[in-house]
Amino acid sequence: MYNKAFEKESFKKEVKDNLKILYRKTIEDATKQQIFQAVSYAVKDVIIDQWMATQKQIEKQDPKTVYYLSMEFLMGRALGNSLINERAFTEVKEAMDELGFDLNSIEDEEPDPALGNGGLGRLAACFLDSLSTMGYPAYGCGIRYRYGMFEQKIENGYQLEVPDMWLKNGNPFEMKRPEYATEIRFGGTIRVERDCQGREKFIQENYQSVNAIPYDIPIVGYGNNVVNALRIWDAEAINTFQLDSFDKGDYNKAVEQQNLAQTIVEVLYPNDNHNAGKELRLKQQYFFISASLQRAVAKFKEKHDDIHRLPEKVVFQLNDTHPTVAIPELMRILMDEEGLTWNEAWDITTRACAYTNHTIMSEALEKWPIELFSRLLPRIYQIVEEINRRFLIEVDRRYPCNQEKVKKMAIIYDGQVKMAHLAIVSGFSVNGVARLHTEILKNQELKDFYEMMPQKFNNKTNGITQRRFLLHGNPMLADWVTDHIGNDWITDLSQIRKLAIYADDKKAQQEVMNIKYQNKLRLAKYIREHNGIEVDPRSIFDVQVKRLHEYKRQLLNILHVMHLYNQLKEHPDMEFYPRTFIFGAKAAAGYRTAKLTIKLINAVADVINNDKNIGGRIKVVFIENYRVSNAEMIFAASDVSEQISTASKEASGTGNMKFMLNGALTLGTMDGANVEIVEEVGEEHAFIFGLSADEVIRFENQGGYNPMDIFNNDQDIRKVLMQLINGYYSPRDPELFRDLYDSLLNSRNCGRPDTYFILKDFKAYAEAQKRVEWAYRNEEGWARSSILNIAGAGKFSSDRTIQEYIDEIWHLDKIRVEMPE
Ligand code: 26W
Repeated sequence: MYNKAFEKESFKKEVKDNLKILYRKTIEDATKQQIFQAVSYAVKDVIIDQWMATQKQIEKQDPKTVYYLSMEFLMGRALGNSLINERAFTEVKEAMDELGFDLNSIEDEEPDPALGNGGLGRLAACFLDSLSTMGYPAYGCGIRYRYGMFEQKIENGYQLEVPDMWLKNGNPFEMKRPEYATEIRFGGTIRVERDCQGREKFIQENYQSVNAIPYDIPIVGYGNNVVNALRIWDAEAINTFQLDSFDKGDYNKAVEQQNLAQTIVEVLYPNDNHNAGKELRLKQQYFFISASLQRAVAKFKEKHDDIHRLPEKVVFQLNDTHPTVAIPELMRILMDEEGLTWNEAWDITTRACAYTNHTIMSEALEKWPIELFSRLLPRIYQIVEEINRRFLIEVDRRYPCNQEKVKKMAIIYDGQVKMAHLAIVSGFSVNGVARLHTEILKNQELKDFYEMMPQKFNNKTNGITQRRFLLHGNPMLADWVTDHIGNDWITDLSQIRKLAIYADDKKAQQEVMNIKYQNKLRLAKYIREHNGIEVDPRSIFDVQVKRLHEYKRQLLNILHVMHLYNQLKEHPDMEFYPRTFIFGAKAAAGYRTAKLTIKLINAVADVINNDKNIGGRIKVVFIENYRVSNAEMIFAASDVSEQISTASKEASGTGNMKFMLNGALTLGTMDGANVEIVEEVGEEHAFIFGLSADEVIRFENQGGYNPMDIFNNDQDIRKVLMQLINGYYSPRDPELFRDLYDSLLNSRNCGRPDTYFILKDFKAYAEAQKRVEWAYRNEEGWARSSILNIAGAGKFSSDRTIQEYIDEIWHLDKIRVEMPE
């Protein structure tokens, strides 16, 4: 397949021209960063033509469009992915070779746009890729954070956070759109006036405001000329200083507004699944939501006279509760600016907004104190109060005089505004992100809402884009797949099932194992260069990469490594297949237990990697600064995928799918999408262990369990736990890991010990790890399982997920974009 727009000679010429125009350099004396910029502009040139053609088609066809509202978009690098989707990666690689550059090393010049924390942000990025590829009109709407997710440095085993200056060299792919700048207002007071017909008008006074300026980043569809936009908003001060102004009041206000503009988009909050309730965060939320909605309504009005028909052309998807102010903001625009009545506005809003829930962790729930919410967003608060008042009338009609129901379902209660309740009450759809997760929402967390409005609830099991996580991340395996089943899998991953017939084919088995080996060599080289650790590419690469959180149980993993090491020390001659345990994880900057777990992993790594007496049979590696770009390489090189969350806690997981697609076998609990992964591939091709979600929930309802019984009766566990407090891994400070020990055995802050059932699941986990070892010794059996995992991954394409959103929630119209020859 060949993309004419990337014809080699003209592409090379354009790169050279760009170097000249941008930097006054020739190819011989340009830096790698300059080459990256020049190449990116050459690629952008092609993209822009398709972008304009897409706009034209949309103009003509007026299709229904989704606005995917999200605080986070974890895009990863754009250059390689755009070339993949332009079907020009190979041509451009050759062209670059001819110019004397390796495209991969040019790709490495691009900072990783990390405007997200983890799963939720990466899912948003996969969804945009699928929407463009499938030809559906979409906007991603978010914030142009000046600093994205921090860069993680490991020093002396501890995590250090370094600011991520991703815009330092400019972003060649973005386009500033000053023509769409809009004003956003905060604070002040609301004065009510009556117009000549006696209708109320709400006037915000003494407010502060900032200008929101959009930047568009192209999202290229695979081989179809469709380009959608990720629209991220920057903030600028409204009135620049009037230095000749002697009016002190104005001067102070100007300074304040300048500050507001600077701080509002300064930094992404680095918390994953934990709500800190900061005022600035609510400002960020209203800022990008108000800007996105004002623009969406204005765009609709350019083509339509009747605002009542908005839901026929526009749908807003709320990515978790973070964008939920969209609901009262849309009500405000419709009533205060478009002059509609409450009922008209409500009818439109409730047909245009839908909500996705991504977590049941109670500490993630967004609740805002009334004081803060009403001070910052006075008009929005009035509207939320009215939504609540009317909803409580409904509740009372359904459950007369039932205070329990009011307490559990009210949007405003106990001095707080509950964003999830607002989203559920006001949206037409509420979805979970994996079957098990949705069932838990319906039967536990959101039971009362489900009982009252069952028709709103639905499941959309997550997915990932095979374009980035196989075609780009694992080119050797991608070629192998194409050689065997053709290339339809690139846009229709269900085709990959066809690989199953090769599961017993000796040659295919060897080829797949060899590709894995090559990818392990690539990762081993990365580890040598970044960690200075030699790992054996023939060992089992057992990998856990994801955000660090207690519920994800990295602690269980490292405790088990400590246990294995103890066994090896006690029985030096035991049968033991060499293992490399690889971790990658960022901890929220203020999350102490998580940070201590990173230190523990590194301390264990230090001891084990330097023990000459175990013959290198265990290695432990902590990969610094885990992010999308190194993730692609890690998945490709993994044998074992660690998905070991406490059952019921991981809503879905998406890393689990990326590993599977790259031929790793899952070692996991029956949690999130693991349940569906096992269903697709068969239990015999995964290693499942531990408590079920039902069992966990039952224990929780009983007030927990007593981990002391396990500590007292299991010598292996006891030994490992004692090593946390006897200085075995921290001789200079034996108390260093005391908090981890306490978290497992002693009640912390009035909580229960071992909230995440680590000790309860330890034995089962260790046994599952033994099964892994024995399975790996049977090379044919392993290769067979690996092929069946790849073949079974078809369901987990984000293309499938997006199709379900379209069929059951969004009902978008497809577009076709033809380019002139
Ligand atoms: C307010 C603080 C905060 C920040 C982020 C609360 C909650 C979040 C996210 C919703 C956490 C998150 O990323 N959840 C993950 O979403 C993925 C995509 O659906 C799932 O695959 C993961 O299981 C879920 O943890």
